[in-house]
Amino acid sequence: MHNNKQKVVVVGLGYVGLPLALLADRKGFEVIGLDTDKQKIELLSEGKNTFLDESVSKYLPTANIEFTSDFSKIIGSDIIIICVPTPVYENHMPNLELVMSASQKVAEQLSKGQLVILESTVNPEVSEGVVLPILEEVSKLKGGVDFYLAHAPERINPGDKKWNVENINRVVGSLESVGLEKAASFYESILTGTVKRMNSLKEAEAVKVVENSFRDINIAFVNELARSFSLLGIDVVNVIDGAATKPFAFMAHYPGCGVGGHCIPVDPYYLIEHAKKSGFDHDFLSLARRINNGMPHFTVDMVEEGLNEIKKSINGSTVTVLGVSYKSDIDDCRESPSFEIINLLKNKGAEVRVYDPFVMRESNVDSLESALVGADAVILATAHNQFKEIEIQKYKDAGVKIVVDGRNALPKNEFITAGIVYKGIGR
Ligand code: SAJ
Repeated sequence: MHNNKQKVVVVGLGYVGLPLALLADRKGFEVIGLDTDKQKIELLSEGKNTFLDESVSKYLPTANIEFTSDFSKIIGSDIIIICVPTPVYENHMPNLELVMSASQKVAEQLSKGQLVILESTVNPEVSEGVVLPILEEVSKLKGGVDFYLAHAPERINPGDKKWNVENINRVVGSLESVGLEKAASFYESILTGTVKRMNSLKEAEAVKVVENSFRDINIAFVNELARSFSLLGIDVVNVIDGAATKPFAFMAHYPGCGVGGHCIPVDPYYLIEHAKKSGFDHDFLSLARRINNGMPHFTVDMVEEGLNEIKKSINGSTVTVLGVSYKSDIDDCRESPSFEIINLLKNKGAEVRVYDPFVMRESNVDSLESALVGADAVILATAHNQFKEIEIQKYKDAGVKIVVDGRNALPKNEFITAGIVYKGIGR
């Protein structure tokens, strides 16, 4: 039985919306889970988890949530939270189609007094410039007067064992103070984390792009260091670890074969492209993107260098790419640098094998053994635990001559001792 707390509708039941719906349910709200994917609704209604997430598996079976595709269930609700994906186009700009269609469907049911919250990651001014006009034009209601609009950028980090939907601090912005207070007090009633009130919708949107751009530029910093230190014979990872002993004013990031995922390599472009409309060029953010986008090329250069050391050309060599996911032990390969590495190798005439046990649909061999046997060179592109545990003897037995450690995750000295050419990213 739900206490007399408000009725919440979560639109979009992916890795952002579903944990949020389950949390609101646990906190005693009456929750409707809305998604256009009828198959997903069916599975969820049977208590079946639709993606790998421990907290979802834990709470879904006892949740008291109505899962539906019927948007008329919005009628009579107090808070509607839009958590739909914002993928990117080739030019890296956010594809707002799902946000716009969700806004349209919400607007068709919108009534006075309701609060709409957008959690999807968008560039500054999308809430006010895209979502608000749709809500107003379709509902014939006035935002900030008849209904309220807020933005609270999602910060879910899939697979994170420590930070979850309940304890991650949040920011929230709104059109005006009533909507802000409504949204902020909703989040304060379900979170153990803090809720910081921003002065506007676009301040809240800017927070998200800034926090992820921060990560991108810091990764670019160490990637540039890796390129220079590899020429200076300095192990950049040891240096970063040394710098990280400074207990303040330093935050360790590590070089690698590239920056993947649907957040870090994408969000900076939202700001870069948006600022261009006002005539401002984010030279620094753009340079960081260029440096990070150059790491697959640097990684393939390492393969070429290693093959040259054994008097082999990359053209006609067999090169194995271990890992397609953009980060370890997950199956998400969006924006993964592995794809660029594979293309570069093919363009140089290499025979390319691809193996990722988490992403067999992108693999062209069906086992680790068949990935390694007879390979001249192997690139570790994703530091899956399974790959880190491969015995070096397995490489020797397979006749592998060069290992390029794209995530600096392998025991460099043991490979050198085994007579295998080892190339790291800056080490
Ligand atoms: N990467 C590096 N060096 C690093 C860190 C990451 O090359 O030092 C690469 C990874 O290999 C990966 C890409 O960057 O290809 C992104 O890695 P990530 O750890 O940032 O993973 P994401 O994309 O899942 O980022 C998410 C973000 N969370 C949200 O947007 C809510 C990000 O803000 C978090 O900082 C990050 O998780 C995290 O800390 O795990």
